[in-house]
Amino acid sequence: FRYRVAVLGATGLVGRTMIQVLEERNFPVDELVPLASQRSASQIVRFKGREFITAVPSGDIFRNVDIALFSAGASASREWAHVAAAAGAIVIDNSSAFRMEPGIPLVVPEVNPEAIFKADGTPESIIANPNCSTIQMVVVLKPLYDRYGVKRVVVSTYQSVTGKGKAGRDALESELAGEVQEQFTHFHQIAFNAVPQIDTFTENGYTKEEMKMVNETRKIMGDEALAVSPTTVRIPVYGGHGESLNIELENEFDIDELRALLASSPGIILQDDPSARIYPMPLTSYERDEVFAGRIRRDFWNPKTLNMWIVADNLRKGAATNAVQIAEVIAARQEKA
Ligand code: 11C
Repeated sequence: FRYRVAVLGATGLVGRTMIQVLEERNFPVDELVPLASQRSASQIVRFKGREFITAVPSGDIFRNVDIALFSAGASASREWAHVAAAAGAIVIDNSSAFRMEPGIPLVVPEVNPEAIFKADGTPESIIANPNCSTIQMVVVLKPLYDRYGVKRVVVSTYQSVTGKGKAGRDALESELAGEVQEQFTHFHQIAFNAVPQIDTFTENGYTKEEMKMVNETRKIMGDEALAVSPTTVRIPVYGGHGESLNIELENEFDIDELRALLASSPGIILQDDPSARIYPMPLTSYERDEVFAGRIRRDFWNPKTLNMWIVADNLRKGAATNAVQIAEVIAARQEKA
C-alpha cells in the first residue's frame, strides 16, 4: 500500500516537521499534498529531494487524499476536518478542536493504539493527536500504570518556546537581540525569564494548557480517576519540553525494577546516571522521536511515590512524530488485512 498524504499547515513548524518525519521514517507516501492557509499558499516545501508548492484546502483536494495530517490550528481543523473526512480521507488532527469530543479517539500509539479503530477494524475518520505536554507524560505513565497502578501525578513543566510555533521562537530571538517588543508573545519577556502561564486562564485558576494535561490524560489512559495536578511554565529554550513528575503509585515498587521497566518500554530512552551527569535535557532530546527519562528516585516521604524528570522534543513526539506514528499504525493494520 502507498498513501496520498496531505499536510494542512505545511509551512508551520509542526507541519514542516511532519513532512520531515514522514521522509525520515520512510512512510509509504505515494503523493504528498502540502496545504496551507491563503496567507501561506504557493510556498515551497521539500520532500525526498523534490519541491512541492502549497495549495489552499478544498473539498475536491481531499477527494484524492487517503490520510490528512492537520496542524493549522483549531479553527482550520473545525473548518476542514469534517470536509476531508466526508471526502474519504482519514484525518489525524494535531489541534485541540476535537480532542475531548466523545466518539473521537485521542491517541498516543504507545498507550492506546486500539482506539484508532472502530469495532469493524476500520480506522475512525477523525483521530485527535494530544497536546505535546500530555503526550510525553502518558508515554512514561503507561508502563507504570500497567505494572504498579498510578493514583496521582503532580507535574511541573518547563516548556520550549517552539510550543508557540515560529512566533514563539522568533519572540525569544528578537528579545535576545535586544529588540523592543510591542506585545509579548509569551505574555511577558521570555528571554532570561520563566513565565508560569501557557495559554489563557480558565475560571478555576488553572490555564488551558494545564487543563489539557488533566483532561487529555484521563481520556488517553481510560481512567477518569487518574489525578493530575499540573503547573505549566514557559522557559527560554528550544529543543523540547521538560517535565518534573511526582508519581504516586498504588503498589510498592523496586526502584531498579522500575528503571528496567521504563528502559524496556516502547518510546522511552532511559538516561539516568547522575554520577556521570547523565539525565535528559532539551538540547540532547532535540530532533529525537523518543521520550527521555531520568533522575528517577523514591519520594522521601511516601515509599509508593517516585520523582522523575522527562524531556521530549515537543515538535516531534509532542506533535509531528506522534501523528505520523498514528498513520503508521493504520498502515500496518491495512498491510495485515
Ligand atoms: C505549548 N502545548 O507548548 C502548547 C502547544 O493544544 O496543541 C500545543 C497546543 C496544542 O504552547
